[in-house]
Amino acid sequence: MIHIKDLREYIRSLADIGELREIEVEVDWNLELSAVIRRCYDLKAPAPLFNKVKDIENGFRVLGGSAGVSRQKGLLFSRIAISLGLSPHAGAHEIINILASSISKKGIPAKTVNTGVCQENIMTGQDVDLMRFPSPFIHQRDGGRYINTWGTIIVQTPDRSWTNWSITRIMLLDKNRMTGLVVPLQHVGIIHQMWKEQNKPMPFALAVGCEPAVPFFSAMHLPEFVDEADVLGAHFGEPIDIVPCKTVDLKVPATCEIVIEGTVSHTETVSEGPMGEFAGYTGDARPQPIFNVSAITYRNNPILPVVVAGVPVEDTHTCCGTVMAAMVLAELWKHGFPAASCFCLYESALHWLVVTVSRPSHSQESTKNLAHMAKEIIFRSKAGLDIPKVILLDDDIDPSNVNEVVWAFATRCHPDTDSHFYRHESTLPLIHYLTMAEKKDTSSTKVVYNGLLPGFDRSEISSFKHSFPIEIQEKVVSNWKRYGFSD
Ligand SMILES: Cc1cc2nc3c(=O)[nH]c(=O)nc-3n(C[C@H](O)[C@H](O)[C@H](O)COP(=O)(O)O)c2cc1C
Ligand SMILES: [Mn+2]
Repeated sequence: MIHIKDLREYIRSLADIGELREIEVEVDWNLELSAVIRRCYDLKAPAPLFNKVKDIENGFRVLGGSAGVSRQKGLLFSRIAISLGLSPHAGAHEIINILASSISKKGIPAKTVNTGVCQENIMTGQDVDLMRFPSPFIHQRDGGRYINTWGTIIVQTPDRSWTNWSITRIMLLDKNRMTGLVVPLQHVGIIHQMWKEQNKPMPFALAVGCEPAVPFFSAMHLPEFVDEADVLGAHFGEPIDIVPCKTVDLKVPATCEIVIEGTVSHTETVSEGPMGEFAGYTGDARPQPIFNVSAITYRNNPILPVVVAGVPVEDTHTCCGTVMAAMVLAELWKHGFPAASCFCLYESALHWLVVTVSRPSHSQESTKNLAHMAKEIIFRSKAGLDIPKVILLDDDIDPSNVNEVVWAFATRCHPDTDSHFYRHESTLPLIHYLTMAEKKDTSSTKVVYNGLLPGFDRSEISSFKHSFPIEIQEKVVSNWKRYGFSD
């Protein structure tokens, strides 16, 4: 495992495998930069590093597509894989399985160090100026410029027993104020409520441009009172270095690019959003707390990573989808469910979780029973909170292969008898098709589609792999160029 310990080393690794494009042409933070990032997603092009942003001082840069998928052969998941310490050639199955076993291990807490490059430059008091950073105006219907789309917000319970890392979007208000989503069901919302009950603002530190694994662990739905930093430590087998902040009693990853310190108000709110969201639509503007900034520290020539949320596949899908699948797989293992693999299809914008099941041919377990078991394990766990639709398939299907999943889902699920509905399940309000009442109650129907075929015989499949003897398959593959094909 190769633990990449800062964003710049990650950028060099991307360049080494042809997954980075440095852009020297000046771009505008007002819609242009984000449109370039969006088009990179659509073309599965390399991650863009913008070296010059209009009206922003020289050296302040922006990175897009930090966890984007690649169009290069064999490198589809390369950015996700190297972020998590694996070979750029690792496939979905390997990534999800390794992550699921890290989640099942004992945590390794972060290690405090005295100094970090994230504090090479310091602004406090009157000098604090958020406007110096190249925060983009992302989509034309957004409510403002977003300074945070990929950074980690760090907060602690008033008794200091739990330090939570999570990603939440944060919008600029002026030179020393921001607002961001503090969702009551999320840990940042739960901890904010604890501070509110003490009638105090909540100290926060926003760590932007961390080592590439940090966003993945920050997007994990771990149980309450579990520190995300400990799980990152368990994954790499070594702690992450953290350094004390300048104006709040919190610690941040020592090598991150930009740190914004301050407090989240317990009394004052302001309109946040709307913003283009991961489901692929513009969301709603809502009142959210004001974040008052007391200090900003940053590396020389800081790099601000940006996510342009919207239709798949963008970084929200790859990051949340990967960790969601790993958490569900860990949960299924824990309960002895015969899961072969698990994947949250990026193309479904986090709405379809596919579980493949390995069943011995003589298995007497009814498929209905397996569907019921999967539902109980997935929807009852924190990992399954955000998942509205589960598809169960046999393990001849690769759950990360959208073509295979679409074919199997279309042909193996009876619309009547294989759809198992579960009413009044707790849900994320950001799901587009929910009614206003369901969004308000955060409760809706979830479904398991059971695509496990009773008495399934693989030799019935009509395909290159199943319709020809192995000698013919090998002959055709080895003669491919002779037939005149180029690849
Ligand atoms: C790019 C990206 C943006 C995200 N934005 C938000 C957001 O604005 N609000 C939110 O509640 N969750 C957002 N999430 C999801 C949370 O980070 C995720 O649900 C995480 O588990 C929350 O942490 P917690 O379990 O410690 O509460 C985002 C995730 C990613 C990868
Ligand atoms: Mn958490």
